[in-house]
Amino acid sequence: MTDSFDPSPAAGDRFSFGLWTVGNPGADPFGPAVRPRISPTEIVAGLSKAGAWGVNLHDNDLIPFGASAAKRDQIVADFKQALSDHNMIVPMATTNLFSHPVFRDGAFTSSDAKVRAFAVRKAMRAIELGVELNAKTVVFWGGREGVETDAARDCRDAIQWFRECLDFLCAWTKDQGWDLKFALEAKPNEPRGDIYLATTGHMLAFIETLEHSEMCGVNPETAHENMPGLSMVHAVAQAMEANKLFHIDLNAQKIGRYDQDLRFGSEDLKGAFFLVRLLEGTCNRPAYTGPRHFDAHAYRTEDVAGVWDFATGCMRTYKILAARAKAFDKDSEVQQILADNHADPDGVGSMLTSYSASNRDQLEALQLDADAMAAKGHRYERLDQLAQEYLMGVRG
Ligand code: GCO
Ligand code: MN
Ligand code: MN
Repeated sequence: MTDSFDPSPAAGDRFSFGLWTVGNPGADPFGPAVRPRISPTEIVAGLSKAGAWGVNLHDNDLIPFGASAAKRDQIVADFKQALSDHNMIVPMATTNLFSHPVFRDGAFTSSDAKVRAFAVRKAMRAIELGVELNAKTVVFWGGREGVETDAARDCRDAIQWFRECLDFLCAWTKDQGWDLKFALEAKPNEPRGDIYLATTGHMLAFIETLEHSEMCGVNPETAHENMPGLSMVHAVAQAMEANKLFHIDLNAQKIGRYDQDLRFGSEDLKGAFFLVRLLEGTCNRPAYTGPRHFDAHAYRTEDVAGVWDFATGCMRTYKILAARAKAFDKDSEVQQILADNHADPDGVGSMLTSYSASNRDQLEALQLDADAMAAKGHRYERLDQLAQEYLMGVRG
């Protein structure tokens, strides 16, 4: 690593945090809050000082449920003032459709049509708030959209109701003349026993069935893909390949556990390295241009000072990994191993890009020696060791 490299975060890095992330006071199912709740305006000031660019929110992170119109307007005005004082923006807004007991059996997938109506109307108010704060993306995370027992409803009805609510909200947003993107976030379980549309892959398939699929994409989260042991890198790559990566929730997670929402890169550092490499496009592909959002929170052991250590750590790790990935991709030995594996001197790949009579005939005429091809080693042990050495800082 060169001496001039500085991993300090700056606005141009497009790092964002949610009010609910740095504002998390450390309560868990086994114990209460352990640190004071930092107010939204203090969070704006603290994030700006730490080098972040954006702050995201649920409607109720800012405006208490049931607040009067006057109270709401006052809170929003104070928040906007803090944003302008500290040169911060709100890139994304979302709706809390999980905390109030009315959503105990789902919001958009509740069997009770009145609860679904309440959820859609609450989302409309949250979208209005997002537009007022200039947000460009609206995230939907359906924390209560699931079941403990499949006796409760037919899963097909739940999917249909989910689609109807999103179609309604997309059409209403267009009707208002707003140019917004909706990003759908999957999670396999917690707080429900099973949550519908459990992974980013499920969401991508579902999105294609929506009336306004063009305005809908995904918001993959590291922890949510890792909980069931899936690859976040592959989920994000599939979303990017489909032009559907509209937002991202970066954090860390040990496989198979509850949703830990740990500091970015603090678990599975190699997974984080390949994820950042993918997002930054250093492997000669277009980079992701949206917000680099951290949906994580500080360990329960921390006081407020520890919260800022946590936030700074997320951003520094991302920048260090981006620099390491760039150096890895420039390494001539890495490039040689990749080139050897991708070599196609006879132009065989082009025969497979589409079906035609001529491609079929060329394919049939090819001399293909399976045993000779099978004898070749790929040198991925060496390639992965090179990645590890860049990651450990001993090369490049
Ligand atoms: C979780 C989710 C949430 C969402 C948030 C934004 O597991 O709690 O990740 O943090 O990302 O509600 O929609
Ligand atoms: Mn999330
Ligand atoms: Mn999570």
